[in-house]
Amino acid sequence: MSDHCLFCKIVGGAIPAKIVHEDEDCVVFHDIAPAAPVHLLVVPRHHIISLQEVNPTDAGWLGRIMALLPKIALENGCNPGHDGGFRLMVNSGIEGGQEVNHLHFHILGGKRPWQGRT
Ligand code: DGP
Repeated sequence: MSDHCLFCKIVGGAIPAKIVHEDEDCVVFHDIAPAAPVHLLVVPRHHIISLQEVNPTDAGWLGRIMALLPKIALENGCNPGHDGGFRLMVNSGIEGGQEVNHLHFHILGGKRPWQGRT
């Protein structure tokens, strides 16, 4: 938990968000500026700046979040199967396009066409 972190404040309930899922590892909410019909942010409760700071001791919570992602996507508007699916995006660092310095996973999906940020 970081006092100056936007996503820690959302995870802690100090700043509101459209939350669709919460568990011991993460909080999932709608992106404030959706880039696709479905645009969710999966935010670990653990404050870690980016993927570049992940190490093997993080394998537990990180693995559980990875295993949860498809279920979250399909329960929140992404379409199942080969014709459906979703994009998982992680921006890491300034050159990676990261704006909020708390690791998060973007889930982007829904009926195309939509302009996915790449
Ligand atoms: P990134 O560039 O990967 O750090 O993406 C940060 C995302 O966070 C961006 O798509 C917009 C979203 N975002 C920024 N501030 C807020 C906020 O206050 N609430 C919500 N729900 N999303 C936010």
